[in-house]
Amino acid sequence: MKKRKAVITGITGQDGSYLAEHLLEMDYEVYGFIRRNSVAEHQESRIDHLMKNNSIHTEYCDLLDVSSIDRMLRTIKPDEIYNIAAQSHVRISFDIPQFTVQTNALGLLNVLESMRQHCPKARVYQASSSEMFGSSVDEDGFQRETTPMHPTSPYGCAKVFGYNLMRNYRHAYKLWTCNGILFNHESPRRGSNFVTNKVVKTAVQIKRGIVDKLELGNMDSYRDWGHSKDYTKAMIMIMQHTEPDDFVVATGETRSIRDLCHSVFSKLDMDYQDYVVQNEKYIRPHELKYLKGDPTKIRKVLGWKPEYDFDSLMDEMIEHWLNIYK
Ligand code: NAP
Ligand code: G4F
Repeated sequence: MKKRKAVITGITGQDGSYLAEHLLEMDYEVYGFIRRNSVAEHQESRIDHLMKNNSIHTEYCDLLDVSSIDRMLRTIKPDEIYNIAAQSHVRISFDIPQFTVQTNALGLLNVLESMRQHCPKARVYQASSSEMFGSSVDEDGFQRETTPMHPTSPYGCAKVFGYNLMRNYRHAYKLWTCNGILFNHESPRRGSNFVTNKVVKTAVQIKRGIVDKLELGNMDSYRDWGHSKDYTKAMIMIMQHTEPDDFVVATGETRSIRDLCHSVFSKLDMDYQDYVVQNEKYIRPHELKYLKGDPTKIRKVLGWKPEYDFDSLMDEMIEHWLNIYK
């Protein structure tokens, strides 16, 4: 039987790499789009293992370069497109708002317009985000599919545009477009300038005597953290549903950055209060204070269930850095 073809934009990122592994296990032919970078070795570190044995096809393609998207979709004619690529750092979106909005919002528009022309029967997944909810929380303390969106960053605003565009194209052109509204998800492959991996990496460095303090911004915001491996499986379940729809993916638990520090440092037999200091440069112009997602819909409709909990996620990340700093 002919293999199904999946395109992943952003395959070099945390989620792109796990998603590619899951799709290969399901016998998909996987095409990963890669943007040009001056140091190719670093850029491909998360997918080196897949490139070495030629299990994936990689192609140069930038979400800002319409001609490259056109050329690839016309040639590949994929069955499924996972639009995972983005400028994904919220604080940095205040520093480079135009690049963020062009990539995260208009980049998706470029993909949709190209797909409409070259492979209109393809299914498209958009990496939507809990950052879209911003300051909005339901009365019971959760955010869910029906919660209004009040984004608090250029990143969040761009993701709201993308989310709405997916729904508009679904209704206007009857295209198979779906949104996964994913809450924070982490792993050893997470960029080390996101708070979980920064805390874990630096705590291990402190334990090994390499550095003596951890500089953070706001420690009183709350996040709902899961594992990227579980959340990329949810992406595939959303794409395999009988109809295009939008789903929140979350654990339903929330913790502060302070709780995170307490947990990680305690696991390494240290007290975080002895090492953590605040640095103004990590404070955001506008903070999203609280996230707790309600995963009821995806659990009930698609039967999604995460394998990791907060402790096993942190244990895996700590183990990763302990092996690096032996
Ligand atoms: P990530 O590790 O930062 O990966 C982002 C990917 O996008 C990288 O492969 C990056 O390429 C690529 N990219 C950036 N700009 C591009 C452009 N102009 N053209 C083509 N590719 C470009 O992010 P992630 O954590 O895997 O997140 C994946 C997606 O989910 C993102 O859209 C993010 O906004 C969204 N999301 C993430 C979370 C989370 O907690 N992780 C939660 C909700 C939503 P380089 O490797 O060359 O930089
Ligand atoms: O780890 P963060 O940078 O993640 P943030 O801003 O929640 O965004 C992540 O999750 C979103 C989903 O909700 C994604 F859409 C997005 O792509 C990304 O993956 O920061 C988490 C919290 C914030 O409140 C931040 O102010 O940690 C706080 N924080 C405190 N000190 C810090 C630091 N964040 C970072 N990155 N670095 C710090 O030193």
